[in-house]
Amino acid sequence: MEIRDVVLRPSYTSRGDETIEATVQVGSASATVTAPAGASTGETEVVHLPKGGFNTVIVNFDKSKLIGVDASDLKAVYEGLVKIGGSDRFEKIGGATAFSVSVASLVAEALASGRKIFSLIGLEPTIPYPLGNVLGGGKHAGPGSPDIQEFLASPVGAKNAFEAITLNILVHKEVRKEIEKKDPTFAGGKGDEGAWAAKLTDEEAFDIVRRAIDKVSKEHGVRIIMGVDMASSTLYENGVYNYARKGKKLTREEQLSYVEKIINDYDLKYVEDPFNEDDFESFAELTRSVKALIVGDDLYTTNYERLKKGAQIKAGNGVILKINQVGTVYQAKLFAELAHKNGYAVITSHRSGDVCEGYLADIAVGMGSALMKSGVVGGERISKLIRLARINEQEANIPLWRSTV
Ligand code: 2PG
Ligand code: MG
Repeated sequence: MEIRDVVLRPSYTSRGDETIEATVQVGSASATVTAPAGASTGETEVVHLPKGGFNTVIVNFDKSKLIGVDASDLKAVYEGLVKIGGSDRFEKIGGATAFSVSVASLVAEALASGRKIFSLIGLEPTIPYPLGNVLGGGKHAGPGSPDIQEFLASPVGAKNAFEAITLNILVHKEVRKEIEKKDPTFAGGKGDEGAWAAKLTDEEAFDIVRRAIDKVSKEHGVRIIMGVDMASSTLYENGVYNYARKGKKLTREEQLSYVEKIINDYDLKYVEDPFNEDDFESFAELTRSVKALIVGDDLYTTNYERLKKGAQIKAGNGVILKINQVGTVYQAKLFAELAHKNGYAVITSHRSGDVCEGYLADIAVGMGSALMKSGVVGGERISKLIRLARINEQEANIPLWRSTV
């Protein structure tokens, strides 16, 4: 159905970053969607907002290029946004605007036509397992916290999404107890995504999360895998990985051995961004040497051309999909399609600064995702998780992802 109106408003993410809220009217229905924002962003992501911030975008946005466009045609919405944004990098409006208009068009079309949001994407849907950040460091937490950005859990043995969400919440609670055993003065601080932010070394953090996962897994008889997002581009300086909090610098070869070691020592099944964002070769080498999901986030930035390049040498076996890294649902769909064709697991992800809308779940299902990375607690995280559980309840025919690791 035709887009009849687009209205942009200024808004903020959970971290207080400026962002854009878009209301799109399609037929007689309308939907409002707000864009999230990242902190550990990849070099090849589109800009979040151009110079001048949300006010400049709102004043200059030429909505006439979208009026009359068929909202069910993802490509047509993308093309309209390219005209307004200056190019497929959306430099005049930012990824935030492209995201909010594109997702709001999809949601409004679903409402207007009575179809499901996930079905409008046009790929084979799956119910992903939630992948939750339980302990944080790096750019998402303060000084004294681990160098590694995220310690993650995913209950891939759960019988449904709701059980998996519950188990991740239990792991999160258990991690707090473990931190308190180590540091009785722990004040309960959390980082940007609701993960605990404590004064710990990486190794202490690994031990704590491993113990918490093992306890919950054993008590409930459900397999829960452990993972990390190393966000290595944020550690990489002048050709070495600088673990500043630990006071150690690792060369590329040392980083490779270190990552292999932590995968073995802690039985990690998910490792995101273990190397700098341009080091496709090291991703490929690690993927050959271990049995775990090796996932490119800053490496790929949801960018089709980068994945085409990486897939040739099998750099990683999983990709992070974040629509706002690239702009629109259409571009992200092409990226997901290419990932599936090359045997990559798709992990649809939130951003560290996010919003209380739950549409990430619809997108994760529609993109055929293995996992949905969306934190564990906090309103902006729970909204997505509960929406995932509801889709799982309502869509008995859509299978849950079957773990390959
Ligand atoms: C990441 C994300 C989300 P940010 O690195 O994967 O966890 O963080 O949104 O800051 O890029
Ligand atoms: Mg990441």
